[in-house]
Amino acid sequence: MAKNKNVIVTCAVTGGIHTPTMSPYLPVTPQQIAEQSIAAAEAGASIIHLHARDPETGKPTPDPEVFMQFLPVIKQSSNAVVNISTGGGLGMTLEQRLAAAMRAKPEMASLNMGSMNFGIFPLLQKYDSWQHDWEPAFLEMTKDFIFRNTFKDIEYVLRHLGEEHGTKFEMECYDLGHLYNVAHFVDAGLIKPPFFIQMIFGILGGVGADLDNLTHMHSVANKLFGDDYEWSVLAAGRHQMPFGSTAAALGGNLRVGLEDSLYISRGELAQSNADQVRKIRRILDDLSFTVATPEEARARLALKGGDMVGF
Ligand code: KMH
Ligand code: ZN
Repeated sequence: MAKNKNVIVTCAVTGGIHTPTMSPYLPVTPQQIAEQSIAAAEAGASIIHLHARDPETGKPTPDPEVFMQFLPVIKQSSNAVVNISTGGGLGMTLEQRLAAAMRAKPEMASLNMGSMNFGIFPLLQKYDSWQHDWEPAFLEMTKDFIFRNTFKDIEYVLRHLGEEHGTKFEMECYDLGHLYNVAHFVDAGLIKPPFFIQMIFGILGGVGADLDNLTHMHSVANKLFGDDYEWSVLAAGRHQMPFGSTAAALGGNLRVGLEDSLYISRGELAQSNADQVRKIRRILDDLSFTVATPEEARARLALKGGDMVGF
């Protein structure tokens, strides 16, 4: 039997879904994003997945200048792989979503593998008042919002960020069909092994957080991609830890972070991203798994190296 690989832990530190009212611990300013990223890396995350926010309002921003306020700080204090989102914040154009990654030329970037409804409006019911006017409007807007990732969009990112800058992708697959979209681009020669698939459960508009869906997506991905890929799992909200642990038990990798869940346990807000990394690490330790170092993640994903980036 093949030896278990060490588990690549990604931490997505702030995202573009949750809003400042929902947690005082959500990092918003460049300094907060840098500090929480460095602490998450120290706790054992080998990949840090990053979005930026307007420091005043906490609203997701695509502004490369804001990214450039925290990217070099993270690089100076940690060896973690920096992964910049190209999903951005809901409602941004593709050009806006790509701007920071095109400027920073990171080792990794996210790549969303299909268009879909992306409904975060159910969160409206959980809060009576809001710190900023943009927050309820942002959530409400998703009732009539399509998260656009057409074949043309995906090809554009693969060519201009992937081929031109050597960035490799965390391919976000929110449903079974997205795996077939990956296979289409593998067949077309635009995605080359080894590649990294992030299976996502529990987003309204994507596949639900049912473990049968995880095992099915994993077995279909195995049929499509064999030994050519590494896979990872994230699940929204309370499903984060059980799905991550299950992925590890099945030989996969996992993602935690406040982008995906604001909680550390039932009803208790996580006070930092590092707290979530430490928690999953305790679970992994108890199950006799070891987390991968950033260098191991780089080797397994064939990344270009931390000194080949633009920051
Ligand atoms: N927010 C997650 C559900 C991205 O940044 O490109 C998926 C994500 C998308 O991380
Ligand atoms: Zn993200």
